[in-house]
Amino acid sequence: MADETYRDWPFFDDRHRQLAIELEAWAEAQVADDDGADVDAACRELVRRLGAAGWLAHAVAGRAHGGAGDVIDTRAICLLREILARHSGLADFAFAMQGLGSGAISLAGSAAQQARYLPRVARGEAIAAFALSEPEAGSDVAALACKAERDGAGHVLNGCKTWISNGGIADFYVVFARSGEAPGARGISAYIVDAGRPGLEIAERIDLIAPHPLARLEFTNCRLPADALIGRGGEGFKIAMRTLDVFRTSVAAAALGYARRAFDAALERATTRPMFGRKLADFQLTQARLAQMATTIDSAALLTYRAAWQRDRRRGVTREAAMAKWAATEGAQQVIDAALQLWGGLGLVSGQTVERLYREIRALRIYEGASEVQQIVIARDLLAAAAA
Ligand code: COS
Repeated sequence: MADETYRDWPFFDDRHRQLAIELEAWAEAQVADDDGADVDAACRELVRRLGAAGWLAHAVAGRAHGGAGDVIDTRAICLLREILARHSGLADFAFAMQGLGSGAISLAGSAAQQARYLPRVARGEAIAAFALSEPEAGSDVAALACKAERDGAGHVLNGCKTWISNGGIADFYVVFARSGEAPGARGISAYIVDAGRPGLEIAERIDLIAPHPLARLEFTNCRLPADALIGRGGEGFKIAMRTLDVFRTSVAAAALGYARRAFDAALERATTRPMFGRKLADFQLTQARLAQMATTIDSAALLTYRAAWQRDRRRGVTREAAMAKWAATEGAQQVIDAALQLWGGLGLVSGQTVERLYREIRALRIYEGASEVQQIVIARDLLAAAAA
């Protein structure tokens, strides 16, 4: 049984605690590890079930559009991701991508865009995707080259996007492209592109060590209506960063879910595995490892829920979100590696919990800002504060 005492921390309100209890019961009954046979079908089904059960309402903002509240509740999103990730990496993915993919619309979309997309996202009837990265613009977002040009009242896209989660199964993509108002970060805009629009091609499906729907997209003279633009021209970079400020913290929460599951597996192994006439847990080397794992998990949880709480209080959270993501994803990798070591050879067997977690965690240190980017973000913020 995973440690749940953190839910007594003062970062949470009682509604968060209630949400966690209800989700825990739902996930226990409804979510299991995916066998990887058909991730597209499994992901679609998870989105449908998460929507039908009401959990996706937390991924969007605005009660009028099916959201659980009028603003994004970061602590709720983090609890959802932590609990879902502890039960199934794909369930967490399905939830998270609905939020990330529609986040720009929740944060900066027009009333008409919100009314058109968010209710379907919240009900699990439309699958969302966030298309930011390019082959030569992952960490350096301001270098992106996918081009958006005016076309009468509308826009036309040309270029490539890659590592796009839900690529191939999404009903719409929020695409960031260079619209040219200014060089660099100030010349990027965000657009909504419906799947099936002529000129949008799913050019390649990409298989990962922990499979989920992922693709490279190509845009060739892809014409968009005027109302595809989110916010104003040139605001796309900031919209992307504001979206990432919410979802980076939730990546930290997902990493926590993986780490807690690995810790439970480690405890089970350590307390039952006979060794040299005793149990594995009787050895001080094992005890030191368990102590290290538990402390890493609590440190990551404190940083994660601090960032979520701070954002919910409408405070700037860029530095705190980066600290949470960096510490929680790197920490979870260490915890999972230690758990696998305790399982020994058995931990390497395909399908074992720790083997699965070992594959699942790796991407989290890279996507939505690699650990190195988080360190840059933290240091810049510290230095700017010192100079002010
Ligand atoms: N919220 C709002 N505005 C922000 C912001 C945030 N979190 N972060 C930066 N901005 C603003 C800046 O204030 C600046 O505004 P002005 O032009 O008005 O001064 C503008 O955006 C540009 O910011 P900056 O100069 O910091 O841009 P950089 O190109 O130097 O950004 C980093 C560098 C590394 C921070 C950025 O490219 C980044 O986060 N990269 C990782 C992206 C990522 O997560 N990729 C994965 C894709 S999703 S799977």
